[in-house]
Amino acid sequence: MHFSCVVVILLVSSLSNALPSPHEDTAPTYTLPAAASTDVAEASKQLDQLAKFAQQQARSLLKQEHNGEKPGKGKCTLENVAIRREWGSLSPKERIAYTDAVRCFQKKQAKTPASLVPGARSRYDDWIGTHINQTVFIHYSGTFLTWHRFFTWHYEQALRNECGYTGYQPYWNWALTAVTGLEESPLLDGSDTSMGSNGEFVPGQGTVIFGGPGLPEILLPSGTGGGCVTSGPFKDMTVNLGPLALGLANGSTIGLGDGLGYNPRCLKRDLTTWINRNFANASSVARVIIKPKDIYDFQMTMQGYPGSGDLGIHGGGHYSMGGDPARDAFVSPGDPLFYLHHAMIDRVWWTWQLLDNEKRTGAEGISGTGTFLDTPPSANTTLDTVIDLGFAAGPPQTVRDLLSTTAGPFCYIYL
Ligand SMILES: [Cu+2]
Repeated sequence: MHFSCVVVILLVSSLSNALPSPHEDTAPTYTLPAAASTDVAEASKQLDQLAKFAQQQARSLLKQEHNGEKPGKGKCTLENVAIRREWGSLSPKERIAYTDAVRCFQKKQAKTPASLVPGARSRYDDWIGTHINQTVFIHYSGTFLTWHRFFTWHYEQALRNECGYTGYQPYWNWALTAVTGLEESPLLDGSDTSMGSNGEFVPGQGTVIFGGPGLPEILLPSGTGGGCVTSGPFKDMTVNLGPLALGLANGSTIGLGDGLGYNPRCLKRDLTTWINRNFANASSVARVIIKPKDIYDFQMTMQGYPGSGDLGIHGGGHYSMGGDPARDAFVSPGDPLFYLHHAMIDRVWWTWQLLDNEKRTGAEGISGTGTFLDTPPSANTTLDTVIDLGFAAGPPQTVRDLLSTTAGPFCYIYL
């Protein structure tokens, strides 16, 4: 296969005398791929190049903002910027600190009034309730990316502020688990330093239907689990809310009204490496970062164009977890892996933004309306659209402030 390349030169010449390290001073010349390779090994090399490029761009932006050469709040600097890392690159101690904080959060008292989410029993449930109540406005809509960025960031902050966690939000790199297989990865091998195991194997499960309101159905094989998670830190976890639109292995969906009632049950998983490998491998990730030239195409490629038969990397990650609540678009934050998945979604967006940062963190970085595939029709999302996470966390912010991970209230980058 033949691939052409473009050479992108990072212009940091105006900065060169302000930079601390001679190594970082040199304006690097990057050869960035013009098309994502369909060869997975080649595509993972492309992802490495893109990751290095994004790192360099992000650090150079931080320097510019710090030196007052670029308007920014100037509060986020190279010294205080948080660095979010891949799960497997954390030390065992760091991983346990993270899962301990999540388990602590699941024991803290809910803030959501019972009149709004009667089934909420913990702070962790506040987040699920907020997601359930807003699901139809925050997927295939103009706020999909900013909403989930804000949600994941506040979750990270809550773990730090309410449960003494001192690290940052780790992410799940699907390109890695597509290679190792989910059950064999440090993320899901069921050890004490993982995010928990597969569910207990339930034989004879059928086909799972992926869909959603207004979406054509995609048939998926069931995975290698199906029952309650058997080992690791979330073995005894209780899921309190939902289901609302849970895809079952027999091809049907099940829901209990608005999904907001109290319905305690175990955390179920049905790890499906086939889905990970087909929809969220290195080639899929590289394609989402390299191909789209505008935010509309980026969002649609990431979530899958309806009718294309493609789950996108977003659905690919969600559905490869399988089980309950991961196969329920409304209740999905009920599996703690949700936040690592959405940190990776955010990282892919962050990388794509940094390829043309000014444009992609401004008005041209927004596309869509306030409803799922604009059904029913609603107003376009703009810089002034407000995102409110309800009782999970506050205060509300405008989309304007959520487009950059370093220039607004956020101060983080990805490694
Ligand atoms: Cu969501």
